[in-house]
Amino acid sequence: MSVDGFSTATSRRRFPDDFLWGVATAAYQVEGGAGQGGRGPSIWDTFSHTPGKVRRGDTGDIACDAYNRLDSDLDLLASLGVRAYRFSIAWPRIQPVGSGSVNAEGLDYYKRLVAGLRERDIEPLATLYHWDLPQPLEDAGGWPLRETAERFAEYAAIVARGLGDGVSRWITVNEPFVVANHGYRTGVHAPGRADEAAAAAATHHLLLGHGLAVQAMRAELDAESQVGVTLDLTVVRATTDQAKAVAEEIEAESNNVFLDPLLVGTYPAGIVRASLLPSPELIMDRDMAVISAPIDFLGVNYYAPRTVGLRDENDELRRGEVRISDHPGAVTVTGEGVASTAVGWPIDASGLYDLLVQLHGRAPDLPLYITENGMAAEDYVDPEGSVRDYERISYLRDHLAAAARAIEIGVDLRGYFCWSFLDNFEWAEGYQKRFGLVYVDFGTQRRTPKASADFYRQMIAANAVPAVTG
Ligand code: IFM
Repeated sequence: MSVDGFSTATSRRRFPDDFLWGVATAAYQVEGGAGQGGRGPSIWDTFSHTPGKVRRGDTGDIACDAYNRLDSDLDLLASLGVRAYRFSIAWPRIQPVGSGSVNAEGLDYYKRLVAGLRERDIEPLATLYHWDLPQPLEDAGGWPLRETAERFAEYAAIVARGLGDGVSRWITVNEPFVVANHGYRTGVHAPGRADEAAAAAATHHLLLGHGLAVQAMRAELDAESQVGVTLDLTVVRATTDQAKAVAEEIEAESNNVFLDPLLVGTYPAGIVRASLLPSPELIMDRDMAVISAPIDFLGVNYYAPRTVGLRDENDELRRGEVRISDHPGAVTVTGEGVASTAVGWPIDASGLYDLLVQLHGRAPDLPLYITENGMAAEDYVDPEGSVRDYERISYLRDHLAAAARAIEIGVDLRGYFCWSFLDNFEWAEGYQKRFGLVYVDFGTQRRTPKASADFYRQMIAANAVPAVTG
């Protein structure tokens, strides 16, 4: 087999026979159809329509128009050879105002999606919350409010009841760190609030929402159905021995603030800045037990490691070399000679291996899925009509080799979902940053599978990581 100069003769790095190969998307990033089918407004509609919030004023109103292209996109998906598709359900399609009555047309759209996947022998993996909170719930207080977690559990029960026949793997919340941090602490994402206390409260209520949703879904689903949660996890490295403590603190702030409650039912007090943790009066008696109730798997989104050094008073003057991080004691450093993606994230697959091994050490019995991994690139269609995204091929090959190495030493990794199926709405970056295996011309909605799509298809068929010789 070969893909444009890449010899893909398989090496010995094979994956288990039942390894779940998939691709991922999220509702607001691909669906479009914002005003169709009885869908209500979400915080991302409001945010993206607010001038200055999203690059070039892009919105998800149309996105990839996936809402109106269900059958052709399903065929395209099947042509990639994937065994699974991770998509998210837009809460405001199911409950246009975030509570109360169900919009049958919205539910029907996902029923057709799930049936279409099953017809093509593709397993659906549904995420309940990938950031599109119904606007009326934000108006009432959003995730900093406990009631939002309760509403989320009601929505989870509705969806489980409606789609439980076709979907057997579920993810409650995608990347609660990003929701709390970007949405409520820094405000670079919807709903755009910059309020540390609100972010800490959102952290708790996102976790509680997850736990309540697990309970509600288990009551509706059969015993074989699996429910998990997806975290964006990173490995934080230190530039020097002196910076190790701050690196550990930063890693704990993004990873352990979520992992600890889920795995052991406590917040990581001591190592994490107190302002990032929910104040004790928000935590009710049974909350931590609800949050730490067993899950069937953990979804891991991994893109890049982070390297941090100690901040010194000259850093403000050296902003070209270092990025001032939001931690008062640290700067983020891009190592010399380290390649990075179009969004500036360093490319280093060893971080994925380290992370998987670390997670397995913490929770050896918890199956893991890589629910997102991929890279943004400056892709374009060349005069011959091809998108030769060789950097992405290398990225995928190296990260999958790292995943395979982790499996070889005993990590219980069950599947890998490339982010993303299609180029799509990259939140505050709009449509400039392309993550897809399939190129989307947003003017015409024409889809062009990139070289990486061929590569991925061949890798799935071989069930192994190819050795690159060319
Ligand atoms: O596009 C996002 C996705 O929605 C969540 N995880 C990271 C991706 C790339 O930034």
